Amino acid sequence: MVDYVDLNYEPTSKDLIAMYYVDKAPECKDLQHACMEIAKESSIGTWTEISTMYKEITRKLKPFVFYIDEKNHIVKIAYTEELFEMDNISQILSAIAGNIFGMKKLHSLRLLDIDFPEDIVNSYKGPKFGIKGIRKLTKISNRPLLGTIVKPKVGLNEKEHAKVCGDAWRGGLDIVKDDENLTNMKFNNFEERVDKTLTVRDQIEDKTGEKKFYMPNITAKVSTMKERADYVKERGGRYVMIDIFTTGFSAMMEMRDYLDTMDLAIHAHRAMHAAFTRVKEHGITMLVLAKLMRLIGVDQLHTGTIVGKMKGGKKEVLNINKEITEQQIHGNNKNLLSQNWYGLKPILPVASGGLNPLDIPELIETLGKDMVFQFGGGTHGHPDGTEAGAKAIRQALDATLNNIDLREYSKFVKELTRAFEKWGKYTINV
Ligand code: CAP
Ligand code: MG
Repeated sequence: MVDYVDLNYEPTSKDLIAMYYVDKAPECKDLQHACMEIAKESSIGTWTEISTMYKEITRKLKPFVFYIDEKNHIVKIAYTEELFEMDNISQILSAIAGNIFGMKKLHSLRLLDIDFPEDIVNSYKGPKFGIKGIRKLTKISNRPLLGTIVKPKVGLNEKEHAKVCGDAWRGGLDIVKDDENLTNMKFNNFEERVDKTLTVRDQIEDKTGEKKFYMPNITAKVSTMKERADYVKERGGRYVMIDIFTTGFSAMMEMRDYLDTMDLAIHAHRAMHAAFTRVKEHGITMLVLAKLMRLIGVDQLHTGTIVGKMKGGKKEVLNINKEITEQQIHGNNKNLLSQNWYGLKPILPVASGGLNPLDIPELIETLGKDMVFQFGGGTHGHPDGTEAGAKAIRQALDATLNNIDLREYSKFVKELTRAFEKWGKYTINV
């Protein structure tokens, strides 16, 4: 019988380490047995002994359960990198995030973190721009990038869409993006929307002297995404937005390769992530998903706001942002592994969802300035409309960066005053 548990095993630099939360099913003897089942099913074994298993295979490829925290149900498994194909995220997930989630011997299982060895990290492109590259592209050096999402999410026609973008840019926002479910609709054709919106962008840039950015959502099957990216490039676009989880990991790898020579920054929207990340006893953490996206190489990634409408606590969001922006992560054993990124560029985190201008002081205090802050309803919901909403956001940022209390500052600017009238007592009903 192959034994997969060895609490004296010391992982090597050639091991991929996976950390799980494991809740065994009642019929499973104990946590050690549950761990054995996980190690087996995620690598070389199956539910029963087999005549075709050779000693050489187990010697070379057997993973080791080397850490079991019975109290917290935390388990770490070291897998030799020989078990994984380089530059193939799908295969890694099919192994360590595949069948094991459905095993009857487990009540629930959650993949908490992965530590990738150097050979695997080096087999991926990583982000093309990185934070420095985005700041060079946008010519915004020492403040967060400010953006909005055109609302209603879908429903406007191409001309109306372009006008909303113009109002937001005129009011002072840097970025306008499509919403996650806006692609090519009967009432809003993708190419016409891009054409009209980039024409308005150029007009506003001329007027304001500020660079402005449109992030069109090219989400579709890969061949169509490539056609749409080509069109955006031809029209002078500088970004594309992709819904990374509804398109999938393999599609994202293909698009990262395709976009590599096009100088188009990738804004990664994470719609559907909560199907895997939300339930704390089962699924895959956003930390793991964010690490996979750093390997693949998106440039901006939604990671949570802490204060907004979407789930995602302070510790979780800060851990994720640290993981995608720093080069060396020192794990804290309980819920964070160490990770060396071996020079892979960082991703610029995006905070979006339920935010309004009055959140800016807390956003900067908790998340810092190397961020994108996006306000959908918090722009278009301003009592005096989109342009005023954009002005209120810029005013709130200016006040915060100059350490001036927002209420004090609002006495001198109308748009922020009106934002207080609408959202002054506003808190997200959790
Ligand atoms: C925000 C948003 C974003 C979510 C994504 C929306 O609009 O456009 O998609 O924030 O959430 O559709 O809700 P509002 P996350 O500013 O009007 O809320 O960033 O957590 O993935
Ligand atoms: Mg959205």
